[in-house]
Amino acid sequence: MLPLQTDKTVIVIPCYNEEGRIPSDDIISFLRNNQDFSILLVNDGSTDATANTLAAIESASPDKIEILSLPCNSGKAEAVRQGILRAIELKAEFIAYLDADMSAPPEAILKLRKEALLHSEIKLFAGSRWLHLGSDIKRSAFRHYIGRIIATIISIHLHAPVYDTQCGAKLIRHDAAVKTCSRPFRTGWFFDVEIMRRIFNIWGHDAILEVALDKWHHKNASKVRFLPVIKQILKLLLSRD
Ligand SMILES: Nc1nc2c(ncn2[C@@H]2O[C@H](COP(=O)(O)OP(=O)(O)O)[C@@H](O)[C@H]2O)c(=O)[nH]1
Ligand SMILES: [Mg+2]
Repeated sequence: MLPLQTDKTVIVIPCYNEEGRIPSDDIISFLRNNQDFSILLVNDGSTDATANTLAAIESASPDKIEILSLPCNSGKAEAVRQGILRAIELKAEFIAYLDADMSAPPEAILKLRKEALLHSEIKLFAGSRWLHLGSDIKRSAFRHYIGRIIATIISIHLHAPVYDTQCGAKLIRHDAAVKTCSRPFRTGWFFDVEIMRRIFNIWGHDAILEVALDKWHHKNASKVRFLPVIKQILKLLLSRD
């Protein structure tokens, strides 16, 4: 079990059928090198051997890792939300989340937390896959350009110059997590936008900072499917909070 400490950053990792993708060694060595972090692995009703893989990771660092097993598959949004609620219960000062395939390595959260320690007025630090000279962002051209179209639509919807809402690496302050994650989200893959919208409604546009990630390598075997994404964008655009 995780120790109940208030100065910790808890990283929530949603896992759905990730037995073959989750890089166990990277998680274990990250925790070894960063003592003030804990990891909450949320097993979202996986039907493969994810439970065994997560148990093996936990056994390498039982005081730093907790597994939260959801009774059935609820989707990424609800899995992250359940993890965030548990991290709130653990009194984590900062709560981060990261995809299980580690397209963004756990070190991305170090960069977000560094910014969080510098900017106490900001509530959410959003990793951004800004493709620019000096960055190591690897995505197919198709994903990049579809992503740019979706990001532009969302930016217009939010009335805010957000570059990338869908990056799986984010860090939220405890009080903002309480205010934005107590209610379930409406959309499975766009819950990040819902968090942003809730933060904008309460604290205004200055409460979110986008942080350009140094590294993002897209991993194959994505579970995102095109048609549900389109349906969810429409649902998002037609909702308000
Ligand atoms: N909880 C849950 N997580 C999911 C589900 N599908 C995907 N995920 C998680 O969401 C994260 C991102 O998924 P991924 O397939 O890599 O999406 P992509 O990289 O955005 O195309 C991973 O941590 C997955 O385990 C699901 O149905 N439930
Ligand atoms: Mg991925």
